Amino acid sequence: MRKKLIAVLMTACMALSFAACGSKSTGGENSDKKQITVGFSQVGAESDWRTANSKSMKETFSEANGYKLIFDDAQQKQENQISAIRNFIQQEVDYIVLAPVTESGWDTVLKEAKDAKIPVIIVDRMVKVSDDSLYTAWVGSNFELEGKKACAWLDAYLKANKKDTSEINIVDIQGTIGASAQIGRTNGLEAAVKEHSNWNLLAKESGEFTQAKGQEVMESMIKQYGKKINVVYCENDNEAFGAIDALTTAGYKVGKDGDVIVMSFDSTNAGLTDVTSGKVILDTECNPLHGPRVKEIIDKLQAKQSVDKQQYVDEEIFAADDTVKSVTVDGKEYKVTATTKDVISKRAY
Ligand code: GYE
Repeated sequence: MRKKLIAVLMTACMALSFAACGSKSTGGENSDKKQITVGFSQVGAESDWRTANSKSMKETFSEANGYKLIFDDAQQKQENQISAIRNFIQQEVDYIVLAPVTESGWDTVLKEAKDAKIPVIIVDRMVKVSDDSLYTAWVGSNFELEGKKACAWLDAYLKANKKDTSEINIVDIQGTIGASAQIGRTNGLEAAVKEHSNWNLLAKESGEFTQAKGQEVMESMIKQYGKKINVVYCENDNEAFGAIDALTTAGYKVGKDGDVIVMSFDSTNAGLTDVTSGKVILDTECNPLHGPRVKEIIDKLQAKQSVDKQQYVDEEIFAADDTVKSVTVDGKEYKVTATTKDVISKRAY
C-alpha cells in the first residue's frame, strides 16, 4: 500500500514538473531554458528596409527559439514608441529593444526602464541621451560613413567621366529629420559639397523615407529647379523609387547617359534591381538584418557576459557599372561591386 502511494505521488510529481516545464520553456534551441520576453518598439513600416528589419527580428525572436516577442509598430511616431515602452515596463518584459524614430527625447522613458531594471538595447538608429547608462548596448550602421562612401564614389565617378570641373547641381531628398540615418547621410553629403567648389546643393527636403513623400518632394524640386538638377541624392531606396517615378513622368531620362543620376541608400532587392537597370546609379548598403545581432547581445547578457556599448555593421557599395572599383574614406579602402542579377540573388533582403 505504502509502495503504491509513493508511486502515485511520484507520478503526480512528474506530471507536475512536466506541466511546469510546459509553461516556462519552449522547444527549439533554448529548450530547457526559461522563455525570454522581448518588447520591441519598431519605428513603423515606411520602407522595404524596415520590412526586412521587422522580418529579421520576428524570425529571430520566435517562440521556437525560446522567446516571446511583443512587437509594436509605432507608425513613425515617437509618442507611440514612448507608450509602447511604458507598456513593456508594465508587463515586466525581460528586455526592451528600441529602434528609435529620432535621436532625441528618450531620457525620461529610458530612465523609467532603468528604474524598473529592464535592460534596453537600441537597434538601427541611435539615441542621444544625457546619461549613457540609460541603455545597455546599441547595434546599427555608421550612417555618416555611408554618406561619405557615396560622395567619394560620386567624386571618382565624375572624374572618370571628365565631369569633375563642371558645375554639379545636387538635390537631397532627406530621411526623417532627426533620425540618425538622415543626420549621417545629410552630413556626409554636406561635408563633400564643402570640399568641392563646383558642387552645389540646390535644395534639401525630407521625404520621410517613404516612396510617396519621395515622389512628392521630387515633383516640387522639378518645378523649382527643372533641368538644372544633375544629381538626386535620396537617403533611402523607397524615396529613390518615388523620385524616379516623378522624374520619368516629367519626361526626364534617368541614368548614366540621361539628364540626371539618382543615388540611394539601403541596397534592398528592389533597390539593387534598379541599380542593374541603371535607374539608380549607386546604392550604398545599409544592412537591416539585426535580429541575430540583437540576439547575440541578449545571449551575452543572459550569460552575464559584458557587451560592446556600440557596435557598427560592415556594409558594401553597389554601383550600376565598374567605372569606380573602390573608394577611400578616412584612409580606408572600400570595394565597389558592379551589380548584376547574380549579385542580387545571393542577398537576403
Ligand atoms: O535606411 C530606411 C528606413 O533607419 C537605417 O530607415 C534606417 C532607415 C533606412 O526607413 O529605409
